[in-house]
Formats: sequence, C-alpha cells, structure tokens
Amino acid sequence: ESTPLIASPEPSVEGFVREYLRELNFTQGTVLERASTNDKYLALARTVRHYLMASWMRTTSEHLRTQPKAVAYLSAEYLLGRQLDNALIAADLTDIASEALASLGIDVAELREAEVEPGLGNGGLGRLAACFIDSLATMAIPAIGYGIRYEYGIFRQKFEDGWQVEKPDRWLDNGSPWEFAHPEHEVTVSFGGHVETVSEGEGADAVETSRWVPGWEVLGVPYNYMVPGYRNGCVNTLRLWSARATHAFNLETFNYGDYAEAVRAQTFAENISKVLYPEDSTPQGKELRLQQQYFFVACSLRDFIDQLLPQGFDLHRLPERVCFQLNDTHPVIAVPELMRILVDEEGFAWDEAWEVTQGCFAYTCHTLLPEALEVWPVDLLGRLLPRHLEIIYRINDEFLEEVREASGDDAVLVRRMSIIAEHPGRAVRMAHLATVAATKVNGVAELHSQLLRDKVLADFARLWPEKFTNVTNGVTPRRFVRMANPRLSELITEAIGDGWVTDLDRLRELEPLADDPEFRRRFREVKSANKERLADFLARRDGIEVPVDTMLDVMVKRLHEYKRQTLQILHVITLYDGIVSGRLALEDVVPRTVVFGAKAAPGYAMAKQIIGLINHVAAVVNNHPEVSRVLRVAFPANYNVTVAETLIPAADLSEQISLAGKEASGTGNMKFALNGALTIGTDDGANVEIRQLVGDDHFFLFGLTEPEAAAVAEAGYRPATYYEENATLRRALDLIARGEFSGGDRQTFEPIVSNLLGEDRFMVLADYQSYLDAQQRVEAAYRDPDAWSRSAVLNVARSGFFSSDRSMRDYLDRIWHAEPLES
Ligand code: 26W
Repeated sequence: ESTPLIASPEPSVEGFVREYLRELNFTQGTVLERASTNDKYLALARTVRHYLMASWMRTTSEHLRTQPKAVAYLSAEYLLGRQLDNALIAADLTDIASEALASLGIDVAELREAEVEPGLGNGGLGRLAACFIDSLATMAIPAIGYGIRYEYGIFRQKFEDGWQVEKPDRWLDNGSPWEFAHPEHEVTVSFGGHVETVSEGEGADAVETSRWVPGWEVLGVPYNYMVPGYRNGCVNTLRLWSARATHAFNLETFNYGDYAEAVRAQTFAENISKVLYPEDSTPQGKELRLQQQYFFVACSLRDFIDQLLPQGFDLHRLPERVCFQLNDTHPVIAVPELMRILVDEEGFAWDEAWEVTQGCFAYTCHTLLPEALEVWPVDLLGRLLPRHLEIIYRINDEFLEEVREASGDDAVLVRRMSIIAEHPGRAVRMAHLATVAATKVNGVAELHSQLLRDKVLADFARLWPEKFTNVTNGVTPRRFVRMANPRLSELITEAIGDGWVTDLDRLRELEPLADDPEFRRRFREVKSANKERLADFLARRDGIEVPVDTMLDVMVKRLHEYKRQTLQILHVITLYDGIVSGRLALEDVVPRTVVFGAKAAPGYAMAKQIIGLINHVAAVVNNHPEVSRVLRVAFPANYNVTVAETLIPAADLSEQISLAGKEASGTGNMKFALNGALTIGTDDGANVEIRQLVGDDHFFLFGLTEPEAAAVAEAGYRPATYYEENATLRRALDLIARGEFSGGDRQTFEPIVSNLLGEDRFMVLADYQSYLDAQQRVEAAYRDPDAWSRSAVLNVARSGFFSSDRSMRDYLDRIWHAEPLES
C-alpha cells in the first residue's frame, strides 16, 4: 500500500508560469510589479521544488516501505554550493523555467545570482560529501546525509590592503527556500552530569551497571533538504540538525522570575549549531566543537532508529539495515553513542552490542598530516560525556587485550596503538577509535591508502589487513561539467550523445576526436568563451580585469603550507624578476594570468602571511608597465563553490603542487582535468591516478616523489643549501626579503622568508627548480595551440574515472553492500 500523493505539475511553460505566479502571490505575498529580485528568486526556488516534490515523497515512502539496506553518511560538513541551477537541471526544467520567466519579463540568470550558497564546509571534505549525496541519488541508492545546519557557514573573506579579514557568513538572511524544518521530529540530546553505578540482582548474581545522569539537554530540530538524482525520479534527503533550547530548561528558570536568564540559557543551547569551525586540518580542541560533533551524531542515530526503522525493529539486525559512514573522525563519537544506546537503553550485553556496532560503521580518513588527527583531552570528554568516556575505556581495554595477545605482550606496540594517548596529556585518539570500531577503513586515493597502511595506521593494518581498502575520490559531473560548463557539455553531447552525464566513462568516446582539427577548434572556442564569461564575472564581482587571450593558470584550494601556494608565487616572482632585470625578453614569455583562490583559517598566521604576499606581489606585477603586458595575478576574494564553477571551466593550467605524500587526494584536480585543463603537479594524492590515466605526455610532472621526500627528511633537510646554490631562487627570495613587494619594508614578509630558509617543512625550496623546469615545458607546449588542445581533449576523454558515481560504486562493492531502490 502506498500513501496518497499529489502529483507534481506537468512540465510546460504555461504551467510553470502559473505555478510561479502562485508562489509569488500566495507564498511570497507580493505582486510582480513590486517584487524585489529576492522575492522573484524565492518564488522561483519554491516553484522548482514543486516539480521535485512528488518524487521526493515517493522516494521516502518507498524507502520506508521496502526497508532496504541504507547508507547513512555522517558528515560535519556539506559544502553544497548553490541549489537553484542544480535543481533545474536535475528536474530537466532549465529551458521551461527560462522561457516561462522570460514571458514575465524576468531573466533567470539574474535570479541565479541572488542565491547565497550554503557554505557549510571548509573545503575538500565538505565538497566531497556534497558530491557523494548527489551521486547516491542519481544512482537511486537508499541514502541519507546527516549533518549540522550551521547558522553561519564558512566565513566571508575580504581583503584589506591585501590582508585577509573574516566576515560572518549570513547565508540565511534572505530566506532559505530549499529547507523544510520539522520541529515535530525534534530529538533530545543530553550532555554532562555523571555516571552512577547501580547493582542489579542479589549476592553472587549481582551485576554492576552504569547509568548516565546527564546535567543538561538541548533539542535537535531537523531541517530536510532535497537531494535530487539526475532525471531519475529519485530524490534523497539531507537532514541537517539545528540546536534549540529545551522547553523545560527555559520554564524552570522562568519560574524563578528571571526572564532574562531564561533567554540567556536559550542562547547558550543554540550556540551549538551557530557556526562552522573554519579550521581545516588543525583541530583546535574546543569544547563547543565536541558539543557539535556529539549533538549531530546523537540526533542522527536516534533519528535513524526511530524514524527509518519499523517500530520494534530488532537492533541485533541493525548491520543489515545501515552502514554509518564516518566522514573523517568528526562523527566518531557515534561509536560509543551506539554502544550506549544498545547497552544502557536496549539492555544488550556488551559483546552483543560491540558486534552490532562493529558491523554498522565504516571510516574514511582524509588526511596524512599528524597534526590533523583529532585528539580529545580525557578531562574535556569526561566532563561533557562521562558515560561515553567510560565506554571508550572499556573498548580500549578489550582492544589492547587483543593487541597483547597477538603481539606477545609488546608493551611499546600497546602504547602506540592505544585509543588513549598518555602524552602530552591523556587524550582520546579518535582515528584509533574509528579504526578499531569500523568494518572498513579507507583512504581517498591509491597513494593515500597505501601511506595509511604503511605509515599512519601501519600497526592496525598489520593486525587487520582486510580492514583496509581504498576508494579514490570523485566529483559529480552534474555540477562540475553539465552545470558549470554548459558550452563544453553541449560540444560533448553533440559528439557522443548525453549518456556521459550519468556514465562518465563514455567520455572515452571523445578520444578519436582529439585528432580532429575541427573538434579541437571548437574546443578552443568553448575555452575562450568560458574565459570571457570569467572575465565578465570577475569584472562585475571584484573589479578585477582579466585578459582573455592569455594562458589561464589557476590554483584554487584552501591556503595551507603543504599545498605550497608559496611555490607558485615564487614562480611569479621569478618571471617578474626575469623581465625587470632584462634577462628575460617580453616576447620570450608566454602571456599568462595567474589566478589564486584560497581562504586561510583565521588562526593560521603563516597562511595569512602567504595571502598577504600573493596580494602584494599581484599589486606590483599588475601595475608594472612592462611586466603586466605578459603577466597578471588575480586573487578574487572569498573563493567558494560558486566561484569555482566559473573559474574551473576557463582554466588552461591546473596547479596541483603539494609536497608529495601530504595531499590525501585533492578533488579540484579532477574538476580541472574534466574541464580540459592540463595539470602541472607533483606525484601526490589523486594526481598519481590522473597522470596514469591521461598519460605522461599530457601532464606536467615535477618534484620529489613521496619516498624521495621521506628520504630527504630522514637525512636532514637543509633548505638554505638550495638558496645558496641556486641564483634564480636566491634572487626571488631576496626580492621578498628586501621589501620589493612591501614598499621597501623588510619586516612585512620576514616570517615567510625565514621560515623557508630555516625550516621549510614542505620542501618548497627543494622542488623550486624542478617546478621552474616544468613551467618551461608548459610554456613550450602552450605555444602550439593544436597540440595543447589535443592534450586538453584527451584530459577530458580520459578522466571519466573521476566521477563520484564511480566512487559510489566502489564504496558499494567494497564497504556498504547496499543496492538501488527499484522504481
Ligand atoms: C579541524 C579538524 C579538521 C581536520 C581535518 C578539519 C578538517 C579536516 C579535513 C580532513 C580536511 C580536508 O578537507 N581534507 C581533504 O579531504 C579531501 C576529500 O577527501 C581530499 O581530497 C583532500 O586531499 C584532503 O586534504
């Protein structure tokens, strides 16, 4: 039996006009003549929703009815990007909507610009989560995304005199037409208090059990978002939790007559989902962050059990119904939480509960940097979640017993593997907890997974080799090709049909066309039209002038020393120096525009220095009468998904220049290749796989390999040697040191220079010459437009592997073992 459902409207221009005016008049409460751009945008968003609504309801009720095995993706971040265009494309309404609104004198393109993107993530990990839920919906896999509805997403970046300043991201201010609040499904989450030991039974039968007496509670209110599959009638759900004060909490204080105190208490509770932590890869160990993690995880487990399973479901069989995928360690507190539910609330024996828990979780690691691995001080965790700490201790006791047995009491090994670190203070190692609990542990690219097995988690991989697997990341071709690059999409579809959008391997069929001069010409036309679009966008948005007839050389990603934005700015400085000193003739330089986009964590001083340096170099280069004829540097502020969508399709050269062994995967690298940019890159992360697939001749490789870098570090790296022995490098660093880019002030960038000469943890100087040589090869290749565009077409044709649909198939085969919903 299926529930009665109102059908979505039939797609037609007249029908769309009717629906739209209804929304504008009856929901938005305004008339066309008086409607603001925001009114018109909100009405359009709600209109589009109508066309997906019946599919959403049907998907949800089918899921409930058939009780398939589901994927529950637990992620503290979803970097969704704008929703309107994506929804229009998924519902196949782009043309109908444009025509319908044009008949009312409205330009859809203008309304698109009115949407403020939900930036509920920092970078790669959050964007990956967004790509994955898109793919799961497109593949009709029963899946739900769980996360946090931050009131403020990633900060809005501004530059003042070239230095980063952070402004709050008030993304909800103009209304949020894509979400559906469900206060009736609120969940209560407890914190603090203490644990009581109670004896049950008499005499010899007496057993001690623990009971958590929490100190305070908050409510989690779910907000549902549609996750539409691409034209397949499947619409999955993303459920984000928002913190509210409990009613009781307020009332109690209110009874004392202190109204102001009651409201303050409310604010305190609601702080939990207030703001996304902007740290990417260096955890701050803040109590509020642990509150966020437990808050969303507790809500999500409760919700899955209560809302998605039938009443009275036997939780012994939970692993048949769900895999909770842990997106990095941020949701790992779900492990003791499930144990607590099973043991304390459901009365399971410990061993039974542990078996179920181990069957329900899988863990994805997204990093290799030791400082990025989350560790929670035991006193903090014990204060906030005393019962969970107790559970973690018991998990650890039993685990370490297993280690002792397997290792013949190797005490050093036991200390290394323990979930509890003893130094510098007692703390819970969340990656160890995740690895112990998970059915599978995966890295996000071949090299990364290998390094996890060999280095970061080597002890665990020796104990449980079958636990470890790889799933190389991917990106959704819907957003990052079909939507972001309509011109290329049309060219591809004209050549091979439109099946590639959901079967990206079919891009292979373009390979022969790389040798077709006419196809290459049209490919170049697309590129240059995309450059025009970008130039237009940056002129309007930032007042930045971008020449459209130059090589567009792009590095966009979070600002981090390991990613080495410094290396690219050193190349810019070297070109500048060559021209200014007369050692490089203007006509020998391939004109290029170097574009940066990057946010620095607000507390990461060196990253902010590097941003300052890039902007100051840009000012000097762009204002130099000779140099600016062949070299420009553009650094639009506030890089985000929306900027990526206009920037990536215009790029000729993709900079993927991290020190080998540091970038887990990278996903921007895949987006560039799919949009026909060539990569200059190190042998790191998924670059390795990109190069294998596109071929050495169509990829500019440079730099130390991971084993080489490890050997250099082992032998004792001395960066100053490179400075002393390489005159070009010396000149570039001396320019910075002498204040060439800081109005003669030598102090401004002193920290960068002394760091490079003294420590240079990420071996920028060691790779400098190799990078310069690779850039020479880039120039030579770019001088031959036909050969370049042949390589570019081959990059597109050979990158189908990097669809997140393929990543999902790998997760399904290797980890989840779930199947599509029949439709
Ligand atoms: C503050 C704690 C913290 C620690 C790590 C916050 C965020 C992180 C993330 C793991 C950082 C991140 O986004 N990692 C990136 O994940 C991408 C998706 O797998 C990879 O492509 C990137 O290489 C990796 O840096």
